[in-house]
Amino acid sequence: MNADQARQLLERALDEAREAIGSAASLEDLEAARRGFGGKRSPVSQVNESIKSLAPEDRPVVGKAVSAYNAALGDLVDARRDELQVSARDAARVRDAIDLTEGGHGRRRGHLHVVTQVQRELEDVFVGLGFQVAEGPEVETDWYNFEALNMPPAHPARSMWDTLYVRLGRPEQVMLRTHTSPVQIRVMETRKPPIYTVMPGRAYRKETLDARHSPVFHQIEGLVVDRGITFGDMAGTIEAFTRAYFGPDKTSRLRPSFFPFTEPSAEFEVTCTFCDGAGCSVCSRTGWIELGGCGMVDPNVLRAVDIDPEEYSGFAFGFGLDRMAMDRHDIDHIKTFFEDDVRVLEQF
Ligand code: FA5
Repeated sequence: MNADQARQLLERALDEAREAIGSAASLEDLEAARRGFGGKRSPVSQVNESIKSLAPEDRPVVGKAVSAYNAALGDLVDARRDELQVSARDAARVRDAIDLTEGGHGRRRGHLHVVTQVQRELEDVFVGLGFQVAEGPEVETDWYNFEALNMPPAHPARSMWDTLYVRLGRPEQVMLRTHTSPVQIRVMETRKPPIYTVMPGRAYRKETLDARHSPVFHQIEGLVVDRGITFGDMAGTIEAFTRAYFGPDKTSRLRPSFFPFTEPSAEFEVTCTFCDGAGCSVCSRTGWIELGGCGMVDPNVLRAVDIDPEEYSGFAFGFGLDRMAMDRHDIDHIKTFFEDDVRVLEQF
C-alpha cells in the first residue's frame, strides 16, 4: 500500500462510517458502527499496520491521515450519541409523564362558596328586574362611608356602625367599610340618573362574633334614582324581589326605622321561610324574618353628588347575605361561612 492508496481507503471508510453512524438507531448500533470503523479489524487499523512498510517520506503523511480519520470518526460518534440521548430523554418524558388533571381518587371539583351562590342568585334576580351590578372598594374614606351619606363628622348616627379604622393618612379618615352604602355614592358620582344598580360586597364592623353577627359579613345594596320615583316603587321592587327569590307564596312588609341616608326609612321583612309565616323559633314566633334596611334617598345625599333633588328622587336598600344563606340552609352559626371547613361547605 502506498500513501495515495491509504488516503483513498480512509476517505471511503469515512464516507461509509458517516452513513452507518447517521443511521444508527440506538446506542448499541452506534457502538457497533464505532467498532466496525475504528476497531481492530477496521480499515484504519489496516492502514495503521501498513505504515511501517511505507516509504519513509510517506509515513508522516499517512500518519496524519490516520489521526485526521480518527478525529473525524470520534466527532461523528459524539454527535450521533448526543442526538440519540436527547431523543431517548424525550421518549422517556412522554412515557413517564403524569397527567395531573386526572386526580388520584376520582374527580372532585370545587364549587362556589354558599354565600357567593346566594350573591350570584340575587344578582340574577335583580338583573332580571332591569338592574346593573356594581362594586366598590372594601377600604373606604370617611367621605364615602359616612359624610356623603348625610353623616357629617361627630354625627351621632355614626355610632350605629362600630368602625374598624385603617392606620393611613389622618386618624379615623380611612376605614374598612361598615356597609355597602358607600358604593351608592361612588355609583352616583360616576353615572347620571336613571340609575338602577345593585352593589354586593363585604362589610366589616367591630363586633363580637355571635350566632348572627360576624365582624366580617356580606351585604347587597340597591339604588334607584330616576324622575318621579316614590315609596310605592320601593315597596313594589322589594315585593317583586321577594317573590322572585323566595317563591310566589312569600311576601314582604315594611316597618318604620331610621337611617341617616334615607328619609323615610324602613326595615323590610319577608315571610319566615321556615314556618311559612305560622311562627317558629327562627322568627321568634312573629312569622317574619328581617332582611335589611331601606328608604327614600335623603335629598342631602343627592346634593352631595350633584344630583338635583328637585328633579330626581330615589330609593335604596341594603341587606345581609350571610343571614339569608343561614336561613335558607338552616345553618345555626354565621362562623360556619368563615371557618372554611370543606366537609361543611361541600354540603351546600
Ligand atoms: C345598613 O348597613 C344600611 N347600610 C342598610 C341600608 C342601605 C339602609 C340602604 C337604607 C338604605 P344595618 O346595619 O341594619 O343597615 O345592616 C343591614 C343588614 O346587614 C342587617 O339586616 C343584617 O342582615 C346585615 N348585618 C349587619 N351587621 C351584621 C353582622 N355583624 N353580621 C352579619 N350580618 C350583619
